[in-house]
Amino acid sequence: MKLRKDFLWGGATAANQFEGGYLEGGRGLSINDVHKGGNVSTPRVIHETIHEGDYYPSHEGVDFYHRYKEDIALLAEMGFKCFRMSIAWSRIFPNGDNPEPNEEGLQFYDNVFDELLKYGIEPVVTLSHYETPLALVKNYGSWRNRKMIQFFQNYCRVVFERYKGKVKYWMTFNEINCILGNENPYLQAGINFKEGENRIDVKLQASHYMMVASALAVADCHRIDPEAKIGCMLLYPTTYPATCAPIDQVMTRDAMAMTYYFGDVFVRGRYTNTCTAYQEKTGGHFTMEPGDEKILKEGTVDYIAFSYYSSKIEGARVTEFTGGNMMRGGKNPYLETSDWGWQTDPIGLRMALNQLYDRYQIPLFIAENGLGAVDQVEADGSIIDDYRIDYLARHIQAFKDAVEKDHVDLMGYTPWGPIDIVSAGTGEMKKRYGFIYVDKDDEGNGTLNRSRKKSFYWYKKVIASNGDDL
Ligand code: BGP
Repeated sequence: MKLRKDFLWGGATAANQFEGGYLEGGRGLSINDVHKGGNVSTPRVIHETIHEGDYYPSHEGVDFYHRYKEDIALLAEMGFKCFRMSIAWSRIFPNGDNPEPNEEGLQFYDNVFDELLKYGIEPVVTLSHYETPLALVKNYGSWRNRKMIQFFQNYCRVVFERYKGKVKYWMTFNEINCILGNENPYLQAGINFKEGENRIDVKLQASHYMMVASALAVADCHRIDPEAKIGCMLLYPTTYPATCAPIDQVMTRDAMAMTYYFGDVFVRGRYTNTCTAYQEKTGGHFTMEPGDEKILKEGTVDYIAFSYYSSKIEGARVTEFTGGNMMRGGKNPYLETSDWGWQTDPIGLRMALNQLYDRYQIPLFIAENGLGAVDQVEADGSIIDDYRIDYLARHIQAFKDAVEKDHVDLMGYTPWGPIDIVSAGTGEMKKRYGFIYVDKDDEGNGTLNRSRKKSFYWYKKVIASNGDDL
């Protein structure tokens, strides 16, 4: 089996890391506007007041808000078939609970989608990528509160109605499973823990509300635009047993449960034995309302999107740990490590595709992948990013193997940050993923000018050959 003829080659971004214009067009603040980045697993320092003159990475992003035409022209030049981006919820509902949406915000995304469609690029839109409106955190406690389901549903209905016919591919919550995997689910759920709080109860309750909200979004999307496809979005942490000791197999299975916890509900429409076992093992409790089971059952997803950057190991004797996007794990002695401590493992991507497809048998979408690296600008302005080409080529080969040899059904591939953007994990600019360089440093200095890296021309060739020419 070959890659689909209509395979969705593209790239992926998120509004809070990319868009900027944080106070323009009637936009309200989101959770990412009030901190300065930092380790994802520790509580974020939330600034009640934004100090003028201080640098907040998310405020400007890389200014897609004003440069979208130039940026989209560059993506089109590479031959993009799709472009994954998120809608900033607080651009549409500045406080999250406003009675009416903000027309200027809606118009901005109309302009962006029209520009993409002009070049035949399909928008792939994440409804919530680490950008819960801040007012919902302050006034309602964010996803601790069941009222969030209603606010999210209103927002989704508005954008489904508005962009019907323009947006064919949707995703609900970015990397939702990190709620259980991360110490502190600030980015995913807008929650910083309070002293003495029962953390697992809060996590399970927030997860439940978000899964109900996601299922309602799926059902609404199908009703409003039967042509559209809507998926969930998981971080997929391929996990190997550290040794062949049987206990390591059990630990590996247990570690994966926090991902399948969500996958099972999204695809099968119910809490499965894996979910119940996870709840029991963690001693967590949450409440469900009558009707929730029906909502989950009627809102199952069309496809599974997932991010994959690296793998990890589990085992009773693991003592050395490695970084990773949002979830850390045991270090694998057989793998190389990036400058940020993430381990490179293309075979882990093939495993991810096989494991997900074996378990769920619905189409898959690689929504994120890539190497965060420091780029060197040469005297003549060129950027020779062979390390990035090497990383991506090996991962593309791995997913081609999954399709061609293992017969996995894969819809598309959108590597992370095709244009350099702000890091979600650290707030840095120097950690770059792009084919397109952005002149900006960690303190926010720079012209924001865009330039093509070596990988730009390479990826263009990859897309033109539908993955044959790596
Ligand atoms: C994922 C997030 C993205 C993103 C990416 C890379 O977990 O969905 O928002 O930024 O990881 O991580 P970082 O920016 O920390 O390098």
